[in-house]
Parts: sequence; C-alpha cells; structure tokens
Amino acid sequence: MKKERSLLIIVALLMIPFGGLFPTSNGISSDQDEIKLILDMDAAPDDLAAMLYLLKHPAISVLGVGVSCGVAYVDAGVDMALGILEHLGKSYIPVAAGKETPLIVEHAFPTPWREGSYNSYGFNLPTTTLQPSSMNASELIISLVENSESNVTLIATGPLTNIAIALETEPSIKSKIDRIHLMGGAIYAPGNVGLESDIPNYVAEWNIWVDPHAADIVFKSGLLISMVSLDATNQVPRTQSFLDRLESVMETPEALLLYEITTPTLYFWDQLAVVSLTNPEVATWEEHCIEIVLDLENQEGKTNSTNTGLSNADVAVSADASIFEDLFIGYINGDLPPSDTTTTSTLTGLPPELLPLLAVGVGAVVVAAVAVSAMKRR
Ligand SMILES: [Ca+2]
Repeated sequence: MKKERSLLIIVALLMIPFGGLFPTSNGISSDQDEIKLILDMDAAPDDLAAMLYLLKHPAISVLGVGVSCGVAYVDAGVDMALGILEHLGKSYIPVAAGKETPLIVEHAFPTPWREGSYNSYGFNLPTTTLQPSSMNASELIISLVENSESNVTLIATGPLTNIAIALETEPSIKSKIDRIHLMGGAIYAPGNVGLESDIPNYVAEWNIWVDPHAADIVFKSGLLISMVSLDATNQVPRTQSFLDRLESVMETPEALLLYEITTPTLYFWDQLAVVSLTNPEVATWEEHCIEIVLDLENQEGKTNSTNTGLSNADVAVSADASIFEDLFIGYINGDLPPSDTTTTSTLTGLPPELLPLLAVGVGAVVVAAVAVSAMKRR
C-alpha cells in the first residue's frame, strides 16, 4: 500500500508541469511557439495595418498572403501587399490574387470604396516591382498548408471566398489547420452594411455579407473558428490620441507605415483581429453556434447564434481598447518581446495561470483511476 501511495504522488507531481504546455485555442502554447499563418485579406487600410502587425510580431511567421474580393479590387490589393513586403525586405512571402467575385451572390463593397484601392486610398504606400504568385489564392493556401512541416493558422480579414474554395477543393488540408481566426459577423451589435451604405440590411457585417455562402462553408467546416465580431471591434475606436501616441514612439518601418495609413475615424476592425490572435486576453470570448443566413431578404450574411447545435465558434464579444493599443503599438514598434504575452486559453476557457490547477485536476483523475485499478487487483 505504501508503495502504491508513493506511485500516486509521483504521478500527480508529474502532471503539474504540463499545465504550461496546454495549447491555447489559437495554436499558441503558453511558451510562445512560433505561429505559422496564412493571411487572407481584402486589402483595405485596416487589413494592411493588420498585415504590418503580423509581419513584425516576433512569434509569428507569415507563410503567404491571399487577397479576397472585398474592399480593394483584387489586383490593386495584391500590388499594395507586394509593395509593403518589398519595402520591409520580405519579398520571399508569396502574395496571390483570389477570386474576383463571391461564390454565388453578386454582392460587393460600394464601388467608390473599391476604386480608392487603385490609388492606395490616397496614402503614400511603397510601389513594387514584385510579381504575384502564379497560383491563385486558394491554390496558394492549399499548397502552403500541404507543404508546411507543422500546422498552420488561417487568418481572414476579408470575405471568406478564397478559404472556402480551398476547403472545398482539398478537404484534406483541414487536418493541418489549427484554427481559422476571422474578422466578421455580429452577435448582439447591429450589422454595419446598412449603416454605411444604401443597402437595406441592418443585421449583417460586411465581410460575411459579401460572400455568405463562403462563410457558410467555413462555419460548417468543423474547424476551430474564432470570430472577432463587430461587438468587439466597436469597442476599439481609431482615435487621435492613438495616432499621437504612435507618432511619439514610432521607430520601425512597420510603425511608420502604420502611421501613414491610420486615420482617426471608425474602428480597428482587422487590427483587433490580429492582436486577439496573439493575445486573446484583449477580448472577452463566448462560445456560439453560428449559422449564416443565406437567403432571407435583407438578412443575408447575418451571423445567427442558435441554440440548436454544438458551438462552432469562439466569438469575441467585447474588447479592451487600452490593452489593445498597448499591444498593437508595442509589437508593431518592436518594443514587446514574445514572452510578454499572457495568452488566455479559449480552448479550455481558463486563463493561463489557472492551467496548472487544471493539470492538478487531471492528475487527480489519473490518481483515482490508478487507485481504482489497484483496488480491483486486490
Ligand atoms: Ca478587411
């Protein structure tokens, strides 16, 4: 009996250190392994700002960039992405043009917004001599995932067309995708389509509205999804004080470009998406079972939260603007090390400091199982 008790104590002690190795839902373990990711974006100014953050973050390796049919025309979006990559000395990262139109519907962002992409929205962005990938965006996604030695995270900051095509064309890539982390949708907040256009849809968010069928494929994919909704992005406004703060510290090329393309209006949509990928604690998350409305008039693209099924998404429903600004400026200006992050596990729903307790709990279960087994042997 004494021998058995000693064995049980050893088992319990052995379990404790594993608390620090539990992966978070976004693929980052709390010891900050490198995240390999593919960005699929629609090359609006907030997408480009988000890309700058990903390129600069010390724990992230960007494998490639796809451009979806969104705010920018696809060819203009590709050029802007290539210009930024060339300027930053990262010409080795491939950029691919996506499908020009949504899968089925003929939805699109307002034409005047899209036309702005042909002059970089009036910003002074670097031009490029680089050529896009010979693959289209969905082919590039498939190729990068298949050829990656380790699993990949997909981050989508535009309509989900390219990712949906990739998943439909080559479903086997799902086994190597840790998570799809996306900006889109709304749970409690109203949509922003009708608020910002003459389209009479007041419940959908733009990215999902533009290609609801693509979103439907993604949300039914069975993959882990984190959805950074308008509920959260509405709480991180772009302000003059943010710009003043950035101006007072900016040193890196990424920070200088960020300052060039940031205006003190509206919200940090895609920027919150990327910061909440590396630092989930910037947001409050809820599990939801999301269904995409496909054909209800004036509700297409609504992200319905239903009670009918298992949850299929972790949804960011609020965010802390102060923490966001600290992290966004800190990382993009090279002032924060990767170890400075304190990731919250949305997978377990526990903050990292509680993970050792979870490990102890698991250890206790193991102990009980061993004890029962020992008693049965008697
Ligand atoms: Ca976007």
